[in-house]
Amino acid sequence: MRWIGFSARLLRSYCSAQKVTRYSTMAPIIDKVDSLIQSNRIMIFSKSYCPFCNKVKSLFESHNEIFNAIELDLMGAEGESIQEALIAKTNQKTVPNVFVNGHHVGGCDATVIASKEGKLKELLEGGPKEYDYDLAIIGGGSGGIAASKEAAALGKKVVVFDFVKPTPVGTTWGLGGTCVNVGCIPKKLMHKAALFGEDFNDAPYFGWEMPEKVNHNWNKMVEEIQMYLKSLNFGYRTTLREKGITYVNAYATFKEPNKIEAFDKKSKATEVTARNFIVAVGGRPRYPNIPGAIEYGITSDDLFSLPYCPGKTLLVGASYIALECAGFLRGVGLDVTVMVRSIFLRGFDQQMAELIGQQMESHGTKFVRGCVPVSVEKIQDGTPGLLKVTGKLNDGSEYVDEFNTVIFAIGRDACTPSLNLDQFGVKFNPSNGKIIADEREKSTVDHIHAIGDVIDGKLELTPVAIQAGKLLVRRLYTTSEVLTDYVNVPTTVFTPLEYGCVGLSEEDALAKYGPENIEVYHTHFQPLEYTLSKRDEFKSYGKLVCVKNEKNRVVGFHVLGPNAGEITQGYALGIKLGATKADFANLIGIHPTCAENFTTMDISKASGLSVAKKSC
Ligand code: FAD
Ligand code: NA7
Repeated sequence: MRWIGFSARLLRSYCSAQKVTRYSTMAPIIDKVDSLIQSNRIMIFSKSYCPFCNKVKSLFESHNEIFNAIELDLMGAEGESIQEALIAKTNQKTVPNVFVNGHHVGGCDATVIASKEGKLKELLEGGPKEYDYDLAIIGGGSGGIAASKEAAALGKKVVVFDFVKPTPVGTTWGLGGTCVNVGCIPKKLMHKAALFGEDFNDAPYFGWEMPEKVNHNWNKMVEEIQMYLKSLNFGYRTTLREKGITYVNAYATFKEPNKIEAFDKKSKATEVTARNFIVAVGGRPRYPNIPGAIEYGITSDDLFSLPYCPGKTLLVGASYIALECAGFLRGVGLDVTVMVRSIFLRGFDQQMAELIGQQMESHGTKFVRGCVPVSVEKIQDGTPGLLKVTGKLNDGSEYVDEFNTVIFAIGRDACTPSLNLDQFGVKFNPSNGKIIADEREKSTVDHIHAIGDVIDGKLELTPVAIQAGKLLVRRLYTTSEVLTDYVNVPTTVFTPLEYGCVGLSEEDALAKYGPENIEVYHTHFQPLEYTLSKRDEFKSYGKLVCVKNEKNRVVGFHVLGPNAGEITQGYALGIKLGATKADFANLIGIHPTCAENFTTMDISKASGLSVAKKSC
């Protein structure tokens, strides 16, 4: 976008290139065009029938901006001359041809993109501003990295700030955010470690002659996982460098609406300005406000790199992070207790949540239900040491036990307080510190967006953060209007028996559609691989929640069984496309799999018929 005055030289060269010999006859037209551009804050050269011209007019109207538009097709020969003059001036052959405050913006797409990027606003306010970067991203996790790569691919100058504040016991990690370092990746690998344990138990039934006792080496597992994570950190740094994205390993905070100040680990400050910002700072685990919690407890941020076996462990919390960690710790042979304040897996289907609890309990995880911690005291130093945990049960009685390790998984707080954003008009949900953003991931300030875990009211999942980052950047820098679809996002809880779901829980479906409109088809099933060892015969389970008056459209898919994540990912497409129960029944299954049970599920809950296991 540049300011263009009519130069005689420009026009002469155009006339000669076009073999136009009437340079002198065009002079009045040139003056006219120039005067229109100079005397109108927004000048649109248009054609009355052109939909793109109407689009830019609507755009300015939607911002309550007054513009002057002339319709070249209604002006006869003069209109044609004006178009020729415009070609000479801007090298643009088409309409609309838009000028703001004397600056050439371009055609429809260029005007729309300039508006999205904020450049149009700058022009309307007096002229383009200079920034160090087109886009500054705070947070180099799943969302931030995805957004940065997309913006760089679209030719934007991008900077990413990522910094990990050490946990109370001093744990830190590299570039890549929660998922890579202290979330999905190490969690799934430890889940795999635990599954080996179960397979070893089954192996003799398949002819394997196993030693009397198979030992698990915690340090070896951590070392291998951490080595892999380091390679991922290195990969991210290399990718950013190769794509020309500036990576600053410093903790960023807003100093002005378009200026960030960031401090590295030596407290050295860097300042950068940018036209647009994406806040993708995620969250960190919360500690309860009880004596000894911060001093002696740890969180998932410490667990995956813990340099010693945690020993007898208490998990406080009953959401998926607590249950997943409890599951793999028990799976590698530890004595594990989970302190549950109220229900398992708030927000998930409660029938499935209870089945998970039963399955874990049958494999030795202990649950203390209706209990909150009151204090943690150190009894003995060591790695691990010994801690005394006091809790309060719902009936008012006291709970006391000793553990080597206490892990808090009682929720996560958004990393927003130190960003200083409230000072510049960004609004937060006061109850959780998350940023309030609209369906375009825009905060209450036009040039500041938010993605991933830091947005209020959205799912905290890696693929969601990635999708939001990619689509937001495409909307910012291209004509794309595609929004992230936060509905029907599949997910899986990686407890020892995995739980995959997409769509509504049975409770939510009943509340939304009314009990009279809901039919639930379900079945227990026995994974073939568990048959010889007779493992957990009745625990695997699936159900389809259907809306009767919508041709039995499936609005909830739930599976508890091995590889539930893999099963759910595929079926999620069907749910997203509006599959009905009949579509599931018409689908031919893959035999012998757990997934095929969804193609043969014919017992409804309403029928009251038994859904005990079926053999293949
Ligand atoms: P993050 O990945 O958290 O990245 C934010 C980054 O910003 C961090 O590196 C942070 O240190 C940095 N930062 C914060 N403030 C600043 C600042 N002021 N300046 C500079 N840098 C800053 N999701 C799944 O989809 N599947 C799973 O199986 C799964 N398992 C999980 C298991 C655990 C134990 C946890 C904790 C989470 C899990 N998640 C899972 C959730 C997933 O990790 C998050 O949804 C995802 O990482 C969110 O990405 P994000 O980009 O929003 O933030
Ligand atoms: P969640 O999903 O916020 O769940 C918190 C769990 O901790 C939940 O079971 C709570 O019980 C329990 N809780 C909360 N406060 C306490 C106290 N003070 N004492 C005992 N138990 C408590 O947290 P997660 O850490 O599992 O995960 C957060 C998100 O991060 C998650 O969505 C991932 O995507 C990433 P409640 O049901 O409220 O009684």
